[in-house]
Amino acid sequence: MTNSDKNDNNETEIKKEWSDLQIPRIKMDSLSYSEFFNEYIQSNKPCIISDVTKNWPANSEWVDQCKNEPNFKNLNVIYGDALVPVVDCNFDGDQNCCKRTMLFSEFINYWENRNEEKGLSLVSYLKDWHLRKQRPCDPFYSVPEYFTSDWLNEYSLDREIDDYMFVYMGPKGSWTPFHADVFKSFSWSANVVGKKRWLLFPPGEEKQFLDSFGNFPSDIQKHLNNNVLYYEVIQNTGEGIFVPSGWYHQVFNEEDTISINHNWVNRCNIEFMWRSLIDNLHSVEDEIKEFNSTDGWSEHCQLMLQALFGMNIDDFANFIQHIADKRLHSIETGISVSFGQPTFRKIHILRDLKTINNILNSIVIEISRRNLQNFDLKSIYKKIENINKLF
Ligand SMILES: O=C(O)CCC(=O)C(=O)O
Ligand SMILES: [Fe+2]
Repeated sequence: MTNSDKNDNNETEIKKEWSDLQIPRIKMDSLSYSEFFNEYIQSNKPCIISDVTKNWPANSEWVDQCKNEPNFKNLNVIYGDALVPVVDCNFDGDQNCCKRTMLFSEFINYWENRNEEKGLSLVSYLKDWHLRKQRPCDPFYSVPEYFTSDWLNEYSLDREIDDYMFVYMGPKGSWTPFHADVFKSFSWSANVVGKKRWLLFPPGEEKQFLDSFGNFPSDIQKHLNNNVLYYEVIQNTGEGIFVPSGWYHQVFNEEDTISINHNWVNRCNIEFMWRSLIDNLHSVEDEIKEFNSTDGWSEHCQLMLQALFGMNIDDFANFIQHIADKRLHSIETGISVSFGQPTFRKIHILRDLKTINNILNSIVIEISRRNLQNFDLKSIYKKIENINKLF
């Protein structure tokens, strides 16, 4: 059997596994936390969940409940003076290239006028707004329990660095190009108002869309055919969607829509994140391999990795060690760890630590292999030893 036969067989098996999948619609609280954890988070499978926005203050403050549409006036009163990031959906390419900052009142003015004069062809989309960070005292939503095992935002909040918690506001017709999420993270998204249409592709399906430069098309709709396995699902007001790690997706606002979106990582996908970081590092190393005998080459690769991936080995090691320290401390003192509600049980924390230990061991291997300086390997070894003592 040739390697390519093996790959074909693998791909056929992956296809078979996914082709039986239906994207389930479940009711919030109809599954226990551990059932949800096992069936979706651990299995890396998508689902739609109803009623996730129940009791969010945003429902009454941001939505005209009679018309079931955004309450533009009230939004303007509350946030008019905020600065917000906006992209242009007419731009055929990476929308992030044309992101600009404007006053929220300007955006609302555009949105309301667009709805009144239906002819306005410009489609602007307010994306990746760190509203929670901008207004920490405004409790406009709370994280649904199913999504609370979130190391990425736990770390970002503890360290007061940029988090991965966003508000999206888009007129009907706005959309997000084909992509997989940062760091191969999970995402969840909940519609405060409006309707989104999602195209979701199981891991591996995206490969057939790569062009000869290694780029993906922004709009995948033109490239779909009978050989492509994908799911199309509608997310209505009040519903949340769980987007698994490494699943490419494209998203369309079918009506004026406001959503809350988080990217998140925990013990179920931390390995994907770490693998993805190392894959990116290999690409960087390969790209400048002709200079690898130059002084500081490995450190330079780390700088490039930072720019390309958003984190280098040092950043990642700090992140994991912080998560490890908190959990070790929790086991020692009995003081629990939480991100939102509820707090995690001891068994959850111990399982986190088991995964963390595997990752710490891999980090040591990658640092040693490259002889990277400025790493406190002793402190990593100490953590590994302390975690080993628990098992
Ligand atoms: O809602 C959108 O436009 C994009 C959301 C998304 O890509 C995500 O939540 O991962
Ligand atoms: Fe996404």
